[in-house]
Amino acid sequence: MEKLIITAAICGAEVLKEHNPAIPYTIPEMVREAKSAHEAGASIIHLHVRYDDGTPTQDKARFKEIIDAIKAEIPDVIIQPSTGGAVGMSNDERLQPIELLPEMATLDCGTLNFGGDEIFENTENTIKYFGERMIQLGIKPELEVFDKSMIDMALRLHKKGFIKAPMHFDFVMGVNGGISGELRDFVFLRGSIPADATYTVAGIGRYEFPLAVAAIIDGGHVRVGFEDNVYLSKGVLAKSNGELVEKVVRLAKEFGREIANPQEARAILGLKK
Ligand code: KMH
Ligand code: ZN
Repeated sequence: MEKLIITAAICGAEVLKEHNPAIPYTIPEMVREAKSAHEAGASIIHLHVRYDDGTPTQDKARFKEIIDAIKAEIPDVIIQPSTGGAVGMSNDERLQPIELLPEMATLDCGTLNFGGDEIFENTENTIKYFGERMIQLGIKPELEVFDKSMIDMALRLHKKGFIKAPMHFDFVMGVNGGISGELRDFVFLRGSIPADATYTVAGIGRYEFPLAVAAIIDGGHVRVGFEDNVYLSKGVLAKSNGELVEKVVRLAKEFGREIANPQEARAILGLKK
């Protein structure tokens, strides 16, 4: 079986220090969290950024400052900026970090309810636009799918030339408005992608570690981190993203799955660097 790629979603756009005091906002906090995740075994950092007061932003200059600061400490790590940003941002606002030419970036493949009155909007034309820009800039998209219909959308847009193969999916499971994190649904998603595609699974909240185990056993890859879940176990807050990654590494060892370093992750995902 291929080595396991662990992605750490260290920050997100919604979770706050009120949920876990270790949520990073400032540049030193972002570096601390990226480093802890990488040292524990993460080869990819899925990156949202905030201003110092915690406000999410897609500002290119803020992304650059934070990416440069992370790369100064851990030059080899793969940085995967979000193009989802936060609910309500415009397309061009969200797309700013891809102008920094990261190796990868997320591409969200459909619209969904996002809790309360929030709608995370990704129309077909938005997805086409983001896909086209990523092809032009040579950036590999991580196709974020929050439901089965979003896999179907990605496959349709692949046929039309907006997304290149081999595709790499991220099954985000357990968002209030998306597919659940039940094993039955994981099997459904996993069986719905092309044979040459790769996937990672991001279980939200209590689904994080059960779904990590499913992907470890199945030969998939795993995303953990504060964006998705702030608990190490029931009622116990994780002290860092590194603690969440360490738990995945322990689980992987139990099942005989080795961990990919960033160079190995690049080879598995066909990244250029
Ligand atoms: N913050 C969510 C609205 C992504 O990173 O591409 C969108 C999100 C997806 O987190
Ligand atoms: Zn994200």
